[in-house]
Amino acid sequence: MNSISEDIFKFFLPEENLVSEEELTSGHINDTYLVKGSSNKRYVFQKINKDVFPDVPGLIMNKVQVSRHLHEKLPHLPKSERERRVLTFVRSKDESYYYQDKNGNYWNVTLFVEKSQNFESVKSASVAYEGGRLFGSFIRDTEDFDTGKLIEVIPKFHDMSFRFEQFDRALEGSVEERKERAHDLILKALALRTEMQLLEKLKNDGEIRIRVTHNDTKISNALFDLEGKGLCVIDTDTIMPGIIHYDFGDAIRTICNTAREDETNLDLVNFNKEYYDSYLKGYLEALGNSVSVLEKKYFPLAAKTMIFIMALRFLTDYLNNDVYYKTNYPEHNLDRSKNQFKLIDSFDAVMGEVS
Ligand code: GN1
Ligand code: MG
Repeated sequence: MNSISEDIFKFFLPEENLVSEEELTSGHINDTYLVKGSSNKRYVFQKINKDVFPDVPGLIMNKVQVSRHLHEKLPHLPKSERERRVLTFVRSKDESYYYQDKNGNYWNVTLFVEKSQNFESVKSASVAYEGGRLFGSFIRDTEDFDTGKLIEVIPKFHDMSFRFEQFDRALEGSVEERKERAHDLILKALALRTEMQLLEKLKNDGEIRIRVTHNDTKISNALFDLEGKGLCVIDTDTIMPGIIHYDFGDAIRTICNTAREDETNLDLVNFNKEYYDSYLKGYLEALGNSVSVLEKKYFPLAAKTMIFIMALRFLTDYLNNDVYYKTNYPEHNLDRSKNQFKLIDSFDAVMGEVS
């Protein structure tokens, strides 16, 4: 049975017919499909999880506006080339960029970027460097975008105090068996409680500037061309006002992990300092004057903090019986959390004290 109904397809692409669809399964939240139309063009259809995102029309406005802004930064390139470098949203029949189906689900569509590749984990310093250039360019090119035009897609998304509140509640409500299995991780999380809230404090004290951030800069959200050059930032659902440290840290979390985020053999999970340096080099080159000395000072702490926030969120979801992230087996969230905590141990060993 098709997931993309005729109604949805024609709402975005009235001139075309649906030829084929294939689910892309790497995301943890939304449902995503690669769809081919009769013109032979390919599109990405996305059904947004409305339990996770309270204001989907607002979310879509955020990402459409930022895409438009980024397109305007590349006037020297032909349209076909710009569409490879910046996500391009397909306007719907009513010009709103989204479709609401009869079950209340929201859909949006982007052009698929042909001749591109992405990585779940990094195997060469040049990918780390190119990733740094790409995400650095995103921050630089959105620097002049007014954050007042963006909604907060998920309020307090990267606020550690909020994530600890959720963790505390999960701990109270958890079944004994899961609590026992997670015992060591729970202690590790509690031990880092103060240090991991430092960045949030600096943000709340107004020390660090608020800017447009992507907020989900894992390396699989960067497209590269077939030569391995950074091409296009994707999965822009969580664009909202934030601090640069969220994006720097989340990229490092995935680029410097020598294994995938759910690898269960923890001996394979280590922090790669060479990739950290390569990413930082590319990032700073792309950023130029768009980053301050103070922002840079907290990059190492940002890396540790963003590894930690995912460790904590996976652990919280495990204690909540897996209500948030998609999982493939009962211990999946626990394994993801173990992986991230192992990465923190390795980070500490390689990078030393960061606060
Ligand atoms: C989720 O669905 P996906 O894979 O794009 C999550 C991110 C996490 C990521 C971990 C809205 O992103 O915050 O970093 O999983 N997105 C949301 O892989 O919670
Ligand atoms: Mg995402």
